[in-house]
Amino acid sequence: MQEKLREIQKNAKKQLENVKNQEELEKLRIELFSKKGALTAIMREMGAVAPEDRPKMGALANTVREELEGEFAQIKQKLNATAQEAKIIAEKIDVTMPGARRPLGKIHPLKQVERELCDIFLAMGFTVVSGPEVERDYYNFTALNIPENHPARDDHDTFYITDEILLRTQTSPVQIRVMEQKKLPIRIIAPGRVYRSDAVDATHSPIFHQIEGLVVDRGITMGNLKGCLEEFIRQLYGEDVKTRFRPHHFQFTEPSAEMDIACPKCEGKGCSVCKGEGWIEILGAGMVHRDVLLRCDINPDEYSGFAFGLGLERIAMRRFRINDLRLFHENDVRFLHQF
Ligand code: 2U9
Repeated sequence: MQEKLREIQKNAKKQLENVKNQEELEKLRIELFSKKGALTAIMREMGAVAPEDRPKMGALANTVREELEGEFAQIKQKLNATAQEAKIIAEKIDVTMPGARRPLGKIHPLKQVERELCDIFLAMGFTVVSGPEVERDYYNFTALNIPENHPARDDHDTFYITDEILLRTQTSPVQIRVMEQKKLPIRIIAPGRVYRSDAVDATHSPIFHQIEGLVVDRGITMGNLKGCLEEFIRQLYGEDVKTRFRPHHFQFTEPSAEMDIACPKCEGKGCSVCKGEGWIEILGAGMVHRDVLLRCDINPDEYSGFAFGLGLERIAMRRFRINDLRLFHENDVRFLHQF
């Protein structure tokens, strides 16, 4: 038995020297110390040892066991340290490496222009309001002096959802809703998406954007309209830009006008930018029609107002020198990142 023990010890030591990793060490541990292991097996044979030899054999078995356990622990520690070191090397982070760049989004050019225009009016004391894009026929047309079967409806190729419900063709219904609340005075702008069933080309899109404005108070005149819009143009295009108002017709305003700026390229002489006109149309405006006020239960003899409307796309196209409207809607980041 003594020889057997020594044999086990010798073999185990040899094997231990060759252990390369924790898995091999664990395998060896099981071979030696588990219930079916060599050391356990030999302890079972103790019964066959003569009683007088048993204490000596027992002591020897224990010594062998303890020695081997000690060596196991040592090797385990060494392997652990090596594994830890390998892990540290494998997981080493070079903090000087350039980081992974997150793609950064940008504000869409149309939204940039919308914000810029809104900011100008906000500074003049206007409030920004919004309303539904799916509207009632009444708010989009009838309330604005465009009754059923009126030819003016043909100007707006309208997307109807039912006879009564449509996609708004202008943001004016927002102003009607605000007027109905009758919290006077009113000084609002309504930016937003509007819809007309136009065929798509470089200058037409079934979806486009407007900003409309409305001021209602006692004693509002065409002078207020001109002063406010001229200031707006000065903020947008600079102090020196020349403007003019031309008479026009809208159903919802009376009198009505369109406002032009002198062509910034030829300053009124006529060139390719203004198509020979010398002037560039910027917006439409007018004094709110008294019938529109009446329909919202606002007394036109006590209150008056002015309103205006402009298309965002045209302003953005000129600002960013874009000649095709479709680019705004294609969502190509190579295009969007330029602005
Ligand atoms: C109410 C009363 C009056 C809004 C107005 C215009 C003139 C106008 C066009 C400009 C280019 C629309 O995008 S466009 O095609 N709009 O010229 N809009 S006055 O007048 C209103 C609105 C609401 C209650």
